[in-house]
Amino acid sequence: METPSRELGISRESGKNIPTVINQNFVTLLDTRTVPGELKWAASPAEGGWEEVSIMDEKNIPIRTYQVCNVLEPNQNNWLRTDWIPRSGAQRVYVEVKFTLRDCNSLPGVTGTCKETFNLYYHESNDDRESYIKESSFIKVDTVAADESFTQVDVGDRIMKLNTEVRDVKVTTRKGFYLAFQDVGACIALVSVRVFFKTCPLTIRNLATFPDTVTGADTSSLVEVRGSCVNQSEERDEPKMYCGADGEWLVPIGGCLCTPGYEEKGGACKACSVGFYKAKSSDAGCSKCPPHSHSLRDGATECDCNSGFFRADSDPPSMACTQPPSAPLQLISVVNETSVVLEWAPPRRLGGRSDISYSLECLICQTGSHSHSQLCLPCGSDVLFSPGQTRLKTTRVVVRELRAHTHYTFIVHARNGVSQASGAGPAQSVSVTVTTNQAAPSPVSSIQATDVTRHSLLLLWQQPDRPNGVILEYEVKFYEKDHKERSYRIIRTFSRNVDVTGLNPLTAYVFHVRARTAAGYGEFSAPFEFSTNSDPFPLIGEGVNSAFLLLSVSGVGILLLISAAVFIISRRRSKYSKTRQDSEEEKHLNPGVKIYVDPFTYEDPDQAIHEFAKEIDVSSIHIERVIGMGEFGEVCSGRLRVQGKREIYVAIKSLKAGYSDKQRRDFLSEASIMGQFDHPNIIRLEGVVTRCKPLMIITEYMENGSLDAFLRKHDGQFTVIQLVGMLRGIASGMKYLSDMSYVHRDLAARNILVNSNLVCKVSDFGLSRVLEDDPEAVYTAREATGTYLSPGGKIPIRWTAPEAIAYRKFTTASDVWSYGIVMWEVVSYGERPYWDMNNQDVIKAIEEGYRLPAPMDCPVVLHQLMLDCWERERAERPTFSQILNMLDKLIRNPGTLRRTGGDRPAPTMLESGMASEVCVSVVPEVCVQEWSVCEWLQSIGLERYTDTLAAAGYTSLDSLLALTHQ
Ligand code: ACK
Repeated sequence: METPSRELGISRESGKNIPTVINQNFVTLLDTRTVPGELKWAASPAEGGWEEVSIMDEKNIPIRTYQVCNVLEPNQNNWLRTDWIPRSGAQRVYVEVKFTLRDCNSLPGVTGTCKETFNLYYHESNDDRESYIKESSFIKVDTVAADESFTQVDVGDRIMKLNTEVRDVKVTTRKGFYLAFQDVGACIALVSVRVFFKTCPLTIRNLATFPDTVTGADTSSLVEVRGSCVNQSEERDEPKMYCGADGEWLVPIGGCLCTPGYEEKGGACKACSVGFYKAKSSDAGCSKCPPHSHSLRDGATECDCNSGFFRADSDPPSMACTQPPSAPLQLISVVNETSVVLEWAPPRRLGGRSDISYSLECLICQTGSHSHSQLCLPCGSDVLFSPGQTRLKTTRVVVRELRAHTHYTFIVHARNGVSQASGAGPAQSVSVTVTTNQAAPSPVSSIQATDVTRHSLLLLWQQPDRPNGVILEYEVKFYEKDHKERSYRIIRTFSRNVDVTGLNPLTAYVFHVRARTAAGYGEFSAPFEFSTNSDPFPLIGEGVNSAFLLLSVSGVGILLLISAAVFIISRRRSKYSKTRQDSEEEKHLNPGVKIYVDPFTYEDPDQAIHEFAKEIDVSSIHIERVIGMGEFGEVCSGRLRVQGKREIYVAIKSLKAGYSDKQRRDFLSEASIMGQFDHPNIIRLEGVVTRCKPLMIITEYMENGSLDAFLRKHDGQFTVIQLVGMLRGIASGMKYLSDMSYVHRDLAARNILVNSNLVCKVSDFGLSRVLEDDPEAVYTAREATGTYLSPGGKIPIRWTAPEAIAYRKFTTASDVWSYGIVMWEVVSYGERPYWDMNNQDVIKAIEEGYRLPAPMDCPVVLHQLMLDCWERERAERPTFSQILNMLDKLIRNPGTLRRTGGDRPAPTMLESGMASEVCVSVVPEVCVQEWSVCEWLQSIGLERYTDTLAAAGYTSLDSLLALTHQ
């Protein structure tokens, strides 16, 4: 008989099917096709088992294969071991085996002995020349079967199929490893064996270079890699990326910015060309030089001003170069005794700037001299300028307190921001010379009284600040304060003091003094008040009744302070009561809408629980088994038989012994909340046991437990329509909650329960306990987020909207964000959002605009809906009502779910079943014309309901359209 092994080989046709995996993400550790000469792997038994055979491949290149075909003999155990393969830093290696396998049916007389699989093993080792390795030292990777075994057809024109199988193995303990192939009686040819590992290739992202990186040991592990800034760039924020297990880079965070003088072009920083500049490290490009400036070299950080143009220190590099102003125009002066009003017009040229200001120079010049050589000195500091002397923005100044009959020269300078840099001189000024008129002396000041007696005092004063000529005499006017100026006396004197006599004792007097020159009297001084005393003789060192004055002054002050305080407090009070009133008005709620009632508003928690939950007699509950642990104690399943009703399966949460008052209240709060809801997608409360211990909360039983674990258990087993059906149920429950103004705060797949019909129900309600019993929830700190946080409370970062993390703004819109995360969890079959990134990186990535990518095979429309839920602005996120409408549309038009981001077309409703009751009411509109009820039910896997529906009178799809949940 022709031995089957001779039939093994590769035909030209099969060669066409070989996938060419040329990808620079792969590093090949072994490829039997490229090994020169024979492989000479260790075979056991050495004879009659695996045998090395050289054949020609599809390109007529000789390759080495291993073949075995002892299909007629029982109890085969043929081992083939590769040479030592160094792992070269890899942590997970992939073994790609191409092989052909004879179909046992095609071999006559082999029943019972012929097999169609072989086993793949590995053994980690530091020894690259182990001569003998026990079979038991090898660890099994997998049993490999052919996808397509071949049947021998026409010998002259055979079409043989080549199988390609890939398995991955974690190799982390030794420097290398051996692979082994165990044959137990098949007819196989190993055509090629390729061993490789995956890397994330060197890449540049956000101007940071990330090196070629070996992927992690586990299929879900991410390797965190820090990037280094490309030449001529600097860190904006530490550049980081994660190398995923399949060699893809994920979640770029941070990055670099081109330094001044450089701009980003094609992932590198290129110098700004001549005529351009860039002043700062930024992601902007180079800018053209502003007017009147230039750059002569590449890489300019600033442009130089053209000759005659300047830049002030405070001018930004983006501003045009400018010039100083020309001189002010049309300076005119109007003299009024010892004052002068100066006015001028702005310069003709402002030099391209708007920061013009003026300053005034004041000179006293020699009388009568008009020549250039006249002697001028700066005016004294007693001259007053209004509104000022320098940095004037107005073009009018009043100069007062000049000397009478004096020549003054005033020079008005115009300046702007570049006057100093340009060294601008007199060209920017204009001057005028004036002579002041004769003027009376200024008022006398600093009046004092000494030597006070009951009838007299000595009055003293200083010369006026501006006598404006020779003082000829002083005039003192005084009167009793009580009589006002109705009668007064006048004394004239040449000296600066006078003895005032003939006064009444203990009487207050008012004194005024003025001076006279040739120009006449000046004005009287301000009133000076003084009292005589009862002493017959003056007291040495006597002052005014200073203590009294002090007391009265401070008394008035204290009085003023008290009244000011009373005034402020009374104002504050009225503002506070207004605020309170405002907030009370705000709290007024819209009547007529059913709103959930916070059980914590009840003083007595038992009152709340009995308002919203039914008390169940413990004897009607039969606990069967423990199904999990909650925060307060065990969760069990069991049966509940209430009189007059059929027995139902229930979940029973109990409160463990030794609880505090707070724990009791928190435990029961969940029931008080749940008891207010009545919706097919919200977990139903059956009742509570509060009259005996342990306290219990009884809910409907959800056979499939929590959604995340359920999906992980059934990875890849649902159709897209089934997944969307689950999401629709959750959205419907959430819409109901949001209509009741209930904010969940901890919406996540782990808090959704699934029943045997795949109906998803929102669970996990509560108030203070919300987030406290969730292992995902963490205490947030300022450092973690870089944002202010009110103290207290834990937050499940990955599921929570940024505004809720940053400042605890929990709203229905933040629930919508969490819903988007639940969508991602569902479509990725319970994958952990943001994989094993840490919370701080998640917060940072979200802040920088990163969003979770579409899971494998995720329809584009679903991912778009997730992205909408993750809008930074919460007002821009969809409402649950909009989400529900959108999902209904998708279910009705399954074609829209076909387009996915990946290669594999997603199965649609037409191709597969839909076993959930949630979607029973959703009839695909597109099919209404052509389909019968029976066909449609078949297409969604619910054909068992055909009779029920027919019996109920639903015979056409049109009639089904009117069917609702109820
Ligand atoms: O993922 P699971 O199986 O689903 O484990 C948790 C465990 O109890 C602790 O919460 C399960 N569980 C909670 N409520 C119910 C319920 N109503 N029906 C079925 N299982 C439930 C949950």
